[in-house]
This record gives sequence, structure tokens and C-alpha cells, in this order.
Amino acid sequence: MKLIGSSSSPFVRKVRVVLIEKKLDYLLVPEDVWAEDTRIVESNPLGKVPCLIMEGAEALFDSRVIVEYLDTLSPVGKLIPSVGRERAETKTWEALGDGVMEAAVLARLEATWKGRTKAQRSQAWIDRQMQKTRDGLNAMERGLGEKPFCTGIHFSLADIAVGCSLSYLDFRFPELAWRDDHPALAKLYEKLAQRPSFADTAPA
Ligand code: GSF
Repeated sequence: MKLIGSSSSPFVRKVRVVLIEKKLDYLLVPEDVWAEDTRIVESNPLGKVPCLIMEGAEALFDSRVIVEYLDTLSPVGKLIPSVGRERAETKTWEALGDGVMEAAVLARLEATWKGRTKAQRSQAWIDRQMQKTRDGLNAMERGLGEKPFCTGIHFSLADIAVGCSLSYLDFRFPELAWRDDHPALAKLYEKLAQRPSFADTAPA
């Protein structure tokens, strides 16, 4: 399998962590979707990464679809419960982690994307997205509580999505200092960072 992506994307990282946790072999094909000569639309018409090219050459996107597929490929370390409330709970955690990443990415793009002039950048939009980021962090802290992992005693996709969102904030918004007000998340993140899947995929 080939994974098209960049090492700075938190969504790509989520997929890479899953590949490593599931002990699946893959080749990372670097792609800068913001470069003029990007050919990402040949694989994903939406022009986004991650995009997984399966054996047989069909493409899969987006990260939620990819990780769900990968979890079915091997019985090693099941990351998403198969049915019922537990499955919905895990996927809601994933949506929360993804939502924090998405809001933070949108805030950063508003401030930095070269396609906008200074006059076109909207501070109100950045504030709106950063509020979502903070609200998401607060919800994750409350939801985690005293539990060892997001959904209870087992490591799952919920922790991967949350961990990737936290490390993206460290990477792009260190001034947010999220650890100060979120001690439970800080403890979880310390534990996650020790897993080879996280240690080997740090954003760059
Ligand atoms: C989000 C992917 C995404 O925004 C997913 O795969 O889960 N819901 C999707 N990818 C960004 C890179 S990043 O900020 O992680 C992307 O490829 N953006 C290009 C664009 O044109 O928006």
C-alpha cells in the first residue's frame, strides 16, 4: 500500500499511527498539496491528503475511511469496536479529535495561506476556529476524566485521534500551552508519545 501525504499533516499522521499499530507495511509517498505542481487530484479529486492507494491501485480517502479499512486488514490490535454503542463512542471521539485538528488547520490557513492578502485575512474567522479548538480541548479533558484511555481501559482509535490533535497544537500553536489547563490530556499524551507509532511519526 502507498500512503500519499506529508509529515506535517495531522490527518496523515493519524493514518500512519494506525498503520504502525496494526503492523501493516506501507510506503509513504510525500506530496505537498499546496505546491503549484501537485498531482494529488489524480488520486483524490478533493485535492487532499491523506490518500491511500490500495494493492490494486484504487484510492481511498479521507482519513476516517482509511483507518476504518485498515482496522479490518489485520486482527492485530483492534482499534475500532465492531458494533453498537462502543463503536459509536470511539468514532465520536475520533470526530472530536479530527474536529480540533480541522479547526486549528483552518485558523492557521486563514493566517498564512499565500492565496490571501493581508487585507483578506479575517481575525474573526481565526477567533471562531480557535474557540472551537479550545472547546474541543475542554470536551476531551472532561470526557477523559480519570480513565487511562479515552474510551476506558483499552487503547483505541479515540486515543490516536486525540493524540494527533494535541501534537498538532504543539507543532503549530505552542503558545496555546494546552497542558496548563488540561492535566488529564497532558498525562494521556505523555503515555501516547512513548508508543513507537507516535514517536516515529512526529510532525516535521
Ligand atoms: C481532512 C484532510 C485535510 O484537510 C481527512 O482526511 O480526514 N477530513 C479530511 N488535509 C489537508 C492537509 S492537512 O492540513 O492535514 C489538505 O490536504 N488540504 C488541502 C486543501 O486543499 O484543503
